[in-house]
Amino acid sequence: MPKLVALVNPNRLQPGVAPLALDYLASALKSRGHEVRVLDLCHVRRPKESIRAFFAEVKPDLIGFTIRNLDDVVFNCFLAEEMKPLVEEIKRASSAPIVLGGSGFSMAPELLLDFFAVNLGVAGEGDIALPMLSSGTADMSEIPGLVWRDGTEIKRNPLGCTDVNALNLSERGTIDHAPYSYGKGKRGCAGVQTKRGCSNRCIYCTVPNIEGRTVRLRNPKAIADEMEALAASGIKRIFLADSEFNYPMEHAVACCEEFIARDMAKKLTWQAYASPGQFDANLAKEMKEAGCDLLITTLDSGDDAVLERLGKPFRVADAVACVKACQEADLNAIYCLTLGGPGETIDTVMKTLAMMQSLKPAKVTFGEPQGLRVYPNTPLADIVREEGFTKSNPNLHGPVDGNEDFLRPVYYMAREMGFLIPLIQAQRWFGHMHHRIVRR
Ligand code: B12
Repeated sequence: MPKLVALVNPNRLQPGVAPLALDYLASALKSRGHEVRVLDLCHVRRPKESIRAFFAEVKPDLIGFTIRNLDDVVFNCFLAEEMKPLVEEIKRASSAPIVLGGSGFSMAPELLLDFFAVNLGVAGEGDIALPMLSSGTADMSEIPGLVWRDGTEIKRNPLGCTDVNALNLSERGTIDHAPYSYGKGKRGCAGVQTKRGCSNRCIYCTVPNIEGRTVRLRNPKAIADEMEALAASGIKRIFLADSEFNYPMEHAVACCEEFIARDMAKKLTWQAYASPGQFDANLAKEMKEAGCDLLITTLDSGDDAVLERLGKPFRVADAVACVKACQEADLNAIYCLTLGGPGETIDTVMKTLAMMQSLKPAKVTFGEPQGLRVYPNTPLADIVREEGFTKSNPNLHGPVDGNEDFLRPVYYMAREMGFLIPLIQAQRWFGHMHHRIVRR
């Protein structure tokens, strides 16, 4: 039976990013006959008042609450704490069941269900799960990624693995992108996914817990259709919202060729994340021609042993070749370094800096943050447990007591690099990071 679903975006980090997840979920719900209303709290002045006003008018059967970020990865910030009063306000304003979801939620589903005192959540993709849940007829055990309370127990189904070419995105357009078009559309981006899943094994990464390990590639024609529809609606810039656009490289090339065939560069420009492992001069050239105006490339380190310990699928020679390929193609790129992971020393940092100096790139940034956020259910969390998750472990920064599951932000910063932390915090304060993230 068709239902009314309210979708709430509580993400107030600035500059805001349009809630792509809610556009995709709204499309999935609408294509199955459900009605959708969106409450976007990103730019409102008084979120609690907005919640009260919204639910005074809208009487949904189900409320979807998206949790994109748990923290801003720059030490000392735990966004779940700021979202909790908003969930409480929603509970007061509506009696409809609340379901949590999103990349932040998927990193620690059971812990967050308890933290927010909610009974339902979806880990991973929601495109199939949310319409199933809102139909009210599906068996709980059959809904992909569903996390729910059964008596005193919390149960969780395996992550969904949607056929990305069966996604119905024809109803995209629920989200109002206008407030996110900073700089007359030249800076804010609308998101588009080209694939889901990552099979790499970087020790700190949460993506396998969000998108799963099975890589599923979207048809380049469908991606280009989606981009053209966004361009027709006035969007000037897009972010290809994959963890790494160029894994696998053949798919990135196929996308670029489709964009070139459609003269995409004349309709909009786009940005993407890339990693040096599967990158070459031809890809750089095609990206430039296809309209890419910024590539964010994570080189991590100039030391092979550090890259190996980080579980990276590339080595220093690949990073060097990647920078040179971008320079030859005149592709605008930011190179990110990650300092302070396991095995990092002053020597390895000096090697990294020497690598960057020799390459003379235009823009370098240090990863977000220096050091690594230790996320629950990652190989890095296992490394920390082996080293000892104790206050006396000199590589750890953040709460240890009562935080055995790493829900609150704990950072790994190899002992020798610990002196950098106050500098990073100061840099953040003055807004010198490449995303000048501030809380509204
Ligand atoms: C692209 C991207 C960016 C781009 C976004 C560009 C844009 N205009 O959209 C940029 C570079 C701007 C960016 C910035 C940041 N990002 Co970012 N980003 C990503 C990335 C790679 C993809 C996000 C995305 O859009 N995916 C596509 C959408 C469709 O997927 P989704 O949001 O996960 O939604 C699906 C499911 O989660 C689920 N779902 C979502 N909501 C709900 C709700 C319900 C009710 C249900 C049932 C299901 C559900 O269904 C959806 C559809 O299947 C993710 C990593 C990843 N692979 O998830 C990191 C990620 C989301 N980012 C992250 C972070 C930390 C940040 C920054 C804070 C970094 C910084 N310090 O600058 C900022 C925050 C910006 C902000 N204002 O919020 C973290 C968040 C985790 C955390 N630490 O809390 C992630 C997970 C990466 C990581 N480190 O693990 N990011």
